[in-house]
Amino acid sequence: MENSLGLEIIEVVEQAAIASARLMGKGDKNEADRVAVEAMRERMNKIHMRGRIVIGEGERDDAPMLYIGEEVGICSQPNAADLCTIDELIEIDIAVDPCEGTNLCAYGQPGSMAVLAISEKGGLFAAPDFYMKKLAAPPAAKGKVDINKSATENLKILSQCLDLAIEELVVVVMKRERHNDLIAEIRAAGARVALISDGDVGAAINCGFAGTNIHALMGIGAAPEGVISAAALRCLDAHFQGQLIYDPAVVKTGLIGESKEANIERLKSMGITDPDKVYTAEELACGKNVLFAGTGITSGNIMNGVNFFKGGARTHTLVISSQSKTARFVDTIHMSDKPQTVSLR
Ligand code: VTB
Repeated sequence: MENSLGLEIIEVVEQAAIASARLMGKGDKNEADRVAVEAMRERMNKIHMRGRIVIGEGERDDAPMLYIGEEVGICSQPNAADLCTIDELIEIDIAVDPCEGTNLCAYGQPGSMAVLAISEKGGLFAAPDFYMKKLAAPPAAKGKVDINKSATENLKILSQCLDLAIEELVVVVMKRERHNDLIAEIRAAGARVALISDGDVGAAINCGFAGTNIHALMGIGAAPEGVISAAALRCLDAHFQGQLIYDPAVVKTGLIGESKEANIERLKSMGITDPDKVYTAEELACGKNVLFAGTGITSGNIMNGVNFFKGGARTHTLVISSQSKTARFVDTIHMSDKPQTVSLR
């Protein structure tokens, strides 16, 4: 999978990021998202693969492109047998978020990215459009911290695993009313809180790398993005757990369904009989091979955003593979026009 798709999927996220980045700071998050979706889909459909979107822009009725269930890639076409090799005809599942942190992009804030995860069919959890309580932590704390434990307990465990004083630990939390108690608890335990307005995928991935000065992500964000974070962290052998949140009263922002009871029914209809189950990274991204790719739209802790220059753009992409156990940072110069001067690039 990595060999056949590696380079191609880099271009998929690069193109989505470049499209969105052109609208960076324009204050229009819907447009920043729309152009990213369009660019991502267009590039995907040029790949010799047979992909199915399992996490995308929503249900078919309200998302015209990259909707859940959409088939993408040349080998999804009716005449695929004439165009593709046997290997290329093997079905793969794809989770996408063409502009993760649309607000960040729209307001020129750091941390928005174009991301996707790929695995073989059935290898990614088709999370409903609910919320998810998340806990991400570095590889050294994998399986030791636990979402069922209090933040205070987890900070003590993190402190031991990372050999850092609690005062040195930094936990990323999204600034939301629902997190007020969590934020107070982390601070009372002695650790520091890095508040973000949006974009918890980037924050989760930061936990997988040493030197980012981010030691955990805690709190409730969107469930589909939780699966993409889990895919990245599984490849990095870092810690990720997610628990679906179906009670609108817990979330406080945004509507998820009409009521807690109706949401539990909806989960049942999807085959989720234990709505409180805690999923590990390995359950959310259970495929034999998992591939993650993300390009910075605006700059983040481990990647720069898109830089435009006369005649082109420069992008930074992270590609993580469970197959080769590698995390590659790809720095690409996209040349659209002949340079006007020799020195620009
Ligand atoms: C967003 C978004 C995050 O969660 O905030 C969302 O910025 C859900 O939270 O990156 P709200 O509805 O409370 O804003 C994420 O999408 C990712 O999980």
